[in-house]
Amino acid sequence: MSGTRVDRDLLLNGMDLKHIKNFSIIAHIDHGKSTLADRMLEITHTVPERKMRDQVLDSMELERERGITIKMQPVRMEYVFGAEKYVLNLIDTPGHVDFFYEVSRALKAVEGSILLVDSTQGVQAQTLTTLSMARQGGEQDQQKGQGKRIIPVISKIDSPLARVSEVREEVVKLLECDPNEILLVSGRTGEGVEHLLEEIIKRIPAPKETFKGDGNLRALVFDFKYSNHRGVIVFVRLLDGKIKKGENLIFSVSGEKFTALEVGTFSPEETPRESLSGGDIGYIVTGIKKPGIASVGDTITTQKNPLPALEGYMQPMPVVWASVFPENADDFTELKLALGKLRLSDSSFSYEEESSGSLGRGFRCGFLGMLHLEIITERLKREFNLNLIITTPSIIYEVLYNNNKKEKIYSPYFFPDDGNIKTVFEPWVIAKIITPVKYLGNIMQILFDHEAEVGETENFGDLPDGKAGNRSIVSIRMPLRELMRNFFDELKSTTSGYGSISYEIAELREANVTRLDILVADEPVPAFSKVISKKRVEVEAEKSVLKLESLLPRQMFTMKIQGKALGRIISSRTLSGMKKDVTAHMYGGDITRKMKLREKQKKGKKKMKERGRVNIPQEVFLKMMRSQEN
Ligand SMILES: Nc1nc2c(ncn2[C@@H]2O[C@H](COP(=O)(O)OP(=O)(O)OP(=O)(O)O)[C@@H](O)[C@H]2O)c(=O)[nH]1
Ligand SMILES: [Mg+2]
Repeated sequence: MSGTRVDRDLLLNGMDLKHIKNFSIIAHIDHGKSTLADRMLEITHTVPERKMRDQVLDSMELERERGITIKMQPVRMEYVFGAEKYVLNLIDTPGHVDFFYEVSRALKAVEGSILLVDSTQGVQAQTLTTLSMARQGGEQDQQKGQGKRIIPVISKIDSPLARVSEVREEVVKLLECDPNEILLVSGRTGEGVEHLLEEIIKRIPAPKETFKGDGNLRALVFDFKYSNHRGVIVFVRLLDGKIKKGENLIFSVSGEKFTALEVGTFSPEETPRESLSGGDIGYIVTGIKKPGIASVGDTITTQKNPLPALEGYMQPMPVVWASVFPENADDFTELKLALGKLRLSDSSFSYEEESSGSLGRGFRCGFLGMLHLEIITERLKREFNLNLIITTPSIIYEVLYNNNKKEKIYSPYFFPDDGNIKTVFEPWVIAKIITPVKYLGNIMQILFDHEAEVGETENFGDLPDGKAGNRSIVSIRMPLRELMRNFFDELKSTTSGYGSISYEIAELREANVTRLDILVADEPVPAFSKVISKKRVEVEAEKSVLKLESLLPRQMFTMKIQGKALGRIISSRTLSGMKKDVTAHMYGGDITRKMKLREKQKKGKKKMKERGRVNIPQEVFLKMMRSQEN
């Protein structure tokens, strides 16, 4: 059965719930979600051919540059099957662990998911995490004893590296399902994609009217974005009732009232419609321009008949923190505005005002991981054109002082001197690493380097010899600090890309750490301070000093770059000044005049040095901040 384009108006009028299917695509990073979505959009003629490009749903500039999905993207498709018209609302989700909050929100807006597993990679760590998120389902589902429906699909079957039968075994073991339930597709060639659309129609349950009969509007806000002209645009899943353009609505939690300036669905760009009704996924233009009003998980109801909020979303806990200060104190308000707007397109990002002696007023920002931090700081730079100082990222430490006072330390430059500290506590993580057995030896080495405790190793999938061979799941515990110290990249490179990890924050434990300060021209630069393991003081001091030496532009005078910890200078380099030959214009001339001039220049430089602050360009802060990753 092939799909045909269906007249929009026909669908609009008289679309009953039975003919709506809402689903998400979930998987480990790079398993082919967005490419599979491309083929679905083609088959259903949702995106015209001339607009089609690879991973068309990845529309952000950064998504395209890096070839990854960062934000979830809903899209509405229309498809005819068995002489009946269906609306298929798809939500493409990111696979990287830092963006799991996107996945968890998308899951609440749908009745089921495609769990995609790459036939060249097999089941990987985020396959397990996204699966367990999908299985949890919504509260209403749990009350009825059912989680969300999952359709297992094996992708990239066109690849010469595909190991379909082995990966099928892995999926059977993972889901405890019948091998015949597992579908095979190639997002590259389109093989199996029409069949998958038909199976979605058969297997994904239609939306249910949650509060049957009363017809009152309840819409769950699962995402939003900000438009300079139209204010906040909320992405909603209608659970019940109907929304029309011009209707007077209210956010249940924030209490803010507004008028729906426009309602519509995603194709994938916003496409206006007359109304949205129960079961639909769409958007509402609110015109609200104040930040902090709309939040994900809030419920929209009518002003005429306001209703209590539905169960919302948990705010995710940031794992890394970094502070952002305007280079010029006058830009503080502008920075505040920029952060407010960024939050309107990323609800997992959080920030709080902070003030530090030498850096002035700024913001302490929380991120879900190093990639998340990198993306946000990159966006701040690109989208808002502000000159910023960004501090070295850090996890939270809990310090118990000698006077028994406890304090949470988010910023390394506030980390107290060793003499004042009784004990420091730091978070650990519980993690699972999935890897082909042959890399276990290499992994043990990096686990040792990162202070991990290795628990059980379990065999996973009994596979015949193949490229990735038999695989294991290794359970470990590790300080979060060490996980953030480039562990992801090391794991990837030591396993030729086949190893993957998922983690959860666990307990606090005592930490043997201290503050490393970086001094430039004898003055500490607070933004470069970091908290490090006492065992790694030498290595880290040397690494930071060398890195800064390579990044810092030459100044007019010679100066030192030093790493200081445990009360002493650990590492030191001298950055020589620019030699500007003030005597160059004099041909021959007499030597004493030359000497005189050079003396004058020396004095001038001394003055410059005394005036203190070396000018450190913004680029250097950004690159130093990322030093942990390379
Ligand atoms: N051979 C082959 N390659 C594929 C197929 N589908 C995707 N790829 C490639 O796999 C890579 C990742 O594809 P994406 O579709 O971006 O994967 P994704 O799951 O959306 O990735 P994230 O959203 O970042 O988690 C790209 O280089 C694709 O070209 C397929 O069916 N066959
Ligand atoms: Mg993608």
